[in-house]
Amino acid sequence: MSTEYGADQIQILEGLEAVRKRPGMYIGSTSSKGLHHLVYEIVDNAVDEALAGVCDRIEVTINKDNSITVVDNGRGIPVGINHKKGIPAVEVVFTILHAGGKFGGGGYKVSGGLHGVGASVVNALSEWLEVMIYQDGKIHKQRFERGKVVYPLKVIGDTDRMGTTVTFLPDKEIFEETVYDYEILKQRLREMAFLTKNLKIVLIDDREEKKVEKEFHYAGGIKEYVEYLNKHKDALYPEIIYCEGTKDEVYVEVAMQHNGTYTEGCYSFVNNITTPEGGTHLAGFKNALTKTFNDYARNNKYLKDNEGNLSGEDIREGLTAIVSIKIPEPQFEGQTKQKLGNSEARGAVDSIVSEQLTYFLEQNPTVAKMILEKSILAQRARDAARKARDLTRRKTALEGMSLPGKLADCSDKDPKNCEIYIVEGDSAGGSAKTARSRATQAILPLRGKILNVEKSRLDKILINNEIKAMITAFGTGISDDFDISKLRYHKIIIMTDADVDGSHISTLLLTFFYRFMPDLIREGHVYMAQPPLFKVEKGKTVKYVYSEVELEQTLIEIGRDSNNKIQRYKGLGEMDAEQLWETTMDPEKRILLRVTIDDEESSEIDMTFTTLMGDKVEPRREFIEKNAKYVRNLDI
Ligand code: 1YM
Repeated sequence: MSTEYGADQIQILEGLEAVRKRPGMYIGSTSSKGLHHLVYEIVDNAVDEALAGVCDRIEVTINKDNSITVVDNGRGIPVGINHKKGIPAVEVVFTILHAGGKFGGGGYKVSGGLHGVGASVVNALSEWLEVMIYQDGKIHKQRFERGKVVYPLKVIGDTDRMGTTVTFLPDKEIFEETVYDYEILKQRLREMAFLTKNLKIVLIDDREEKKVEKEFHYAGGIKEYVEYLNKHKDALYPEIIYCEGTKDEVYVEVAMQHNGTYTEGCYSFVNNITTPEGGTHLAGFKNALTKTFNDYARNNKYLKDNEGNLSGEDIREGLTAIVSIKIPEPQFEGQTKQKLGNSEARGAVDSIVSEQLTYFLEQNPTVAKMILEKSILAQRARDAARKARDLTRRKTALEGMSLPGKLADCSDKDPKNCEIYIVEGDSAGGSAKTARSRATQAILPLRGKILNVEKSRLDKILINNEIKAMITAFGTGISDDFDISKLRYHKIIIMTDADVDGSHISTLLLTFFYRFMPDLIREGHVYMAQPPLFKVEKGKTVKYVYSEVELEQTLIEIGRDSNNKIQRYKGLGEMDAEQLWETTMDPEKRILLRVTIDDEESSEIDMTFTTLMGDKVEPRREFIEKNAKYVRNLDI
């Protein structure tokens, strides 16, 4: 090895040391999320090959030791010497920060997202990483440990295939969690496959006794994505509306279809990366949609001259849409860099969608009619809802803050100190009122089940008493009026029985919050109380137990004895006030689960709520059977 090579190495190692010192800066976090991010970084490089049209199969395997293998059939990472660095290009890719995927010009690159920093970061954060390149008849191999070269690139055999294989083991010194979740990888890889027409992605879980293998391959691309998202909903018409074209170097693809629900599901992507905060491409799409439908409605007498325009929201009621663009140099903005800023994207999407949608509506008047009739109903409901809201606003202005009668409010007026328990049923509500700490804990009992917001429009929702009570108690308003600075309690705690009815009520409440006050969840104000499942008594010692597993452990600890008393709690009502306080409400002792949203997976969350709360029974049964074992862990 030459001395120059060694000199190069020093600088390189410093680069990757920085990644190991502050991993969060490069992959967001060292939790499970960061762990999965490593896989996406490697897969993104393979998907870039697919976007370049030189790769059509990617295989991802979770190995028995929780290492990951990614295989593609692209050209193989270049093995020739990179003259600037004097080492093979592949070594540059894996050892120099910010080099991954940014080499060679032309084409669209998946990289460029929140943490699109590539292969070198994965290498730095792996206990070991091996890359094999199949190119021009030879197999090349190199191994790294914690980012450091173990041996230089070498030829280890002959081959007749092409492509790249990367295997890595995430470093236990870095990650809090090192076990891969099959479901999380499955969702992301499925999304990748939908967004990249004709790319086949295979996911294998080799940890299971019986190897699990799943293949994602969608010849229809995002058209099939929309079909998939609407699978458990009733489509308003059979067609998927599809627009495609290129303008100013921006390749635009849009697929959409309305369904019978009242919620909008528009998801946008840039170079296959999700943009949960939207940006110029989504703005261009929404503008085109609103303008085109209003023009069509006027020209075809759906709107009279003296009637106002349909709003964008009216037209998007029940719309599922995918807006996917490919752009050579994406600029991301906003706090989390998840919002597209390129202005040329707005114009490109707007003009392609306007032109092709106008044509589609002319050609498909029955579809146009169904959408416009739904939009006009949405407009009327929105007017009615606004009137109802104006009325309540005027009322509160006149009468001062009139809090719901059932609410037992707390005396402290600083929202930071205050929490509100939403409690199922009057009897549990009664115990909670007795048990609570009056200064900081408010209790709002709910009578029976709340309205299923998944099946109602806003005007109906706003006249429901249980929902009205929550809105007034929280103080924030809902939907467009929502203002988190007015929130009266910084903790909103859902407290329901640990049975089927209880989880149904929790789900109804979470659906309501998610659809109408999502920032409550996003900002971490929503919690689930965890009442105990059992009370175990041995002589004078009493222990509350929160799961079946814990019960087993407790019984082993205290010794199995026929004098032990085990009481199973079926509902909150079975506990007296003191027990309820001790087990579930005392801030010193209770367990609360904070409910969180991962915006990057919002299409999946939407599917989950539709599955649980929508009209179709069969998918709900399937979902519940599949997820029954997770019901105690209600994070969404
Ligand atoms: C399992 C992971 O990384 N595949 C992969 C990566 C590259 C290429 C092909 C590639 C890219 C280019 C030219 C180009 C990368 N090459 C580079 C760099 N799979 C995986 N497959 N030839 C091959 O972009 O022009 C970075 S990634 F920088 F070396 F060109």
